[in-house]
Amino acid sequence: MREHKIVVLGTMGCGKSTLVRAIATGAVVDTDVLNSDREGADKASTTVAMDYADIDLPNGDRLRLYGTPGQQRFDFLWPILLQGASGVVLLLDATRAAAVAELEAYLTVLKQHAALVPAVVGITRLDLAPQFDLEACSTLAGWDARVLPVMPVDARDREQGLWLMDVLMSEMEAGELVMAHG
Ligand SMILES: Nc1nc2c(ncn2[C@@H]2O[C@H](COP(=O)(O)OP(=O)(O)OP(=O)(O)O)[C@@H](O)[C@H]2O)c(=O)[nH]1
Ligand SMILES: [Mg+2]
Repeated sequence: MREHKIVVLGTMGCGKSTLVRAIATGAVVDTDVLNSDREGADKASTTVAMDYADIDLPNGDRLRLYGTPGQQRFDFLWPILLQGASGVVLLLDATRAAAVAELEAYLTVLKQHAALVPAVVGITRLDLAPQFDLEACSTLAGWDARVLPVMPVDARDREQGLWLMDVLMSEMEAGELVMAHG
């Protein structure tokens, strides 16, 4: 059986914890507490260490999914959680005015700490922001010669979450082929 460490990144309230819970098949651990950062996102709870869940795939592989805390004051944790990651899910909240700038900021983090790790970008909460510029995100999503897949995802929807993981797994397999055959 193969295990893959997958790290979920994104700003506060973009749906990291929701996604992890929606697609987990095994144990789920969360460290959500009452949210005192209502400026970051107006919701009841927020993650202060990480989310963790197992996902057993039909092919027998296991994903170990780590959701990071989105609050800026925990940004020191992101590189730590990225260590040894086989894949990254970057979630972007379409309802945030600064979403595109936030995408750029997270891409910088990834380029710095996970430059070669396969990654996908999921745009959440699109139903609440139908005018969101998905094109702009697709154009931006990458660095050097890398282009990251960008796709809409409702983090509450298990099917959509699994589809996002499927795209990530394809990226991981493509990466392995490149490694093996140069
Ligand atoms: N309408 C709508 N709501 C969504 C969608 N995706 C996620 N949500 C909601 O957005 C909120 C996301 O909250 P969390 O999952 O706690 O966000 P988080 O990224 O873990 O936030 P922090 O831990 O604070 O960084 C939840 O209330 C979800 O139900 C979507 O596509 N549409
Ligand atoms: Mg969370």
